[in-house]
Amino acid sequence: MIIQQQIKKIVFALAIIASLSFQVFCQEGQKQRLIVLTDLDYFEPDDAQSLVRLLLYSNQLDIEGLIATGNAENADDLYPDYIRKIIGEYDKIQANLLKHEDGFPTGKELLNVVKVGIPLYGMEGVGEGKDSEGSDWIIAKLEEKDERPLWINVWGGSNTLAQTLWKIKKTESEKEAKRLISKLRIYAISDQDDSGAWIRKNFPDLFYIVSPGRYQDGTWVGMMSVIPGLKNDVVSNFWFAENVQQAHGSLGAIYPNVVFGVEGDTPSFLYLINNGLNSPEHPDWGSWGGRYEYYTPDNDTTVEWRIPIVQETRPIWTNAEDTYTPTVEAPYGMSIVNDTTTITGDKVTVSRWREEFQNDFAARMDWCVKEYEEANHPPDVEMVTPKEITVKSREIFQLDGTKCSDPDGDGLIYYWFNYQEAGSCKEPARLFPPNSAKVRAMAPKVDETETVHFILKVTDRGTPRLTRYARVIVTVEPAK
Ligand SMILES: [Ca+2]
Ligand SMILES: [Ca+2]
Ligand SMILES: [Ca+2]
Repeated sequence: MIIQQQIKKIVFALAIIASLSFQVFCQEGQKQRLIVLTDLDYFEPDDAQSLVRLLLYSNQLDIEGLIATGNAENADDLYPDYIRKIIGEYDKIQANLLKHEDGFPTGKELLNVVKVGIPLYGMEGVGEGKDSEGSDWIIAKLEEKDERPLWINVWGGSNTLAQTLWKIKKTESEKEAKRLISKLRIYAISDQDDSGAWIRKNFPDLFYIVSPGRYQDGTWVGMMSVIPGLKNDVVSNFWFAENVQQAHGSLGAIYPNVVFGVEGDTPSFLYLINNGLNSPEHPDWGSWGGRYEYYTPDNDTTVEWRIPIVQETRPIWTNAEDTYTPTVEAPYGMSIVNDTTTITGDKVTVSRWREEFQNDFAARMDWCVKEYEEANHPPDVEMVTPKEITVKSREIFQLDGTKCSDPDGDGLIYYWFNYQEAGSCKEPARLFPPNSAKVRAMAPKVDETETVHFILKVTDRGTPRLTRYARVIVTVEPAK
């Protein structure tokens, strides 16, 4: 009898393991798999800038494809050799990067994943006989025995991805097609040809982050736009000259000058870096790559645009607003206080982290040329409070980040805040005082169960200052 019960337990446990194995997920701390579709060229070399930065995070992500594609202006002139040239410069400093963090791939390993899409515009490049090295490569990567999601960053036109999906639908069983497509996660920088709308309409279950419509309306513009009330000098041409282009080795030297806007495609991979804030399966939680909510946007189809704007056919992860008050350091008394301006908008969901991710870039550029002791490295954020806790309405509780440290022995600056838009609760939660490693908070008054997100920013006093984060999600239940 006892043995029978034990067998039942084992069978039950195996059933749970089997059911889990069908889910696609990336465990905490695991690297995200990434394929980039890039319209990298010399005419608007912002993709070349983004690629320089991406390579500095090539130890934090598994870069499994760098595919040259076209866009709305240029579809027939593709530049895989420019991608290879930048990897060549990376290869010269790769050994120095390894003095700072493990896991940077060799230039040769990266060259192996450079592929080419089809040199045709948008949907002209999708259908029978339109397979390319790039579209086949994505299928091959999807078919690998790897249960993690496969992220596709779309930095230009998306027709190579459209061809992949067209082919899967045509050649695979319905069940297998569903399984392969469920592994895909798309983060597109607007629609840069007419295939984005086609993909979303024909593959309604596909996970898709995008701001449809004109480029100036994209959330990603928060990467470079000058916003009154924010520290804008960190995205100035002078900043890039000093921190990237000059005296930072061969990879920095190949970083091209700004033509229109700097690094418009970068938010798509900043979204995936494991920094304690980002949570790629939850676009609505907010990240270095912005914050997005799941709904069917009402696209303005009357606007004249280079790509016809069509009605959205189904919900997607798209533009969401944050209301953000920057903080400043005070000379006396409480060390970090709110600034006098408050900004609301979707671009703010990227811009609010700009100083932090720009400093992170600058530090990694230093890693290209400096010894470990001469450069800065980010703090280690170790939390005492679990990632998720449950409290009652109006309950006072503690948030504890007192185990954080810094590998360089730098002093640490702590700042806790309630990321209100990331949670369900409409009432702000109170923290007293926010600028300590361990703080007390009061749950808002709730009538039904709500979630409240608290973020701890841990910033070191090295040069440049580097920040990592922790997120604590508090479920607040009504008082009995
Ligand atoms: Ca470009
Ligand atoms: Ca681009
Ligand atoms: Ca440090």
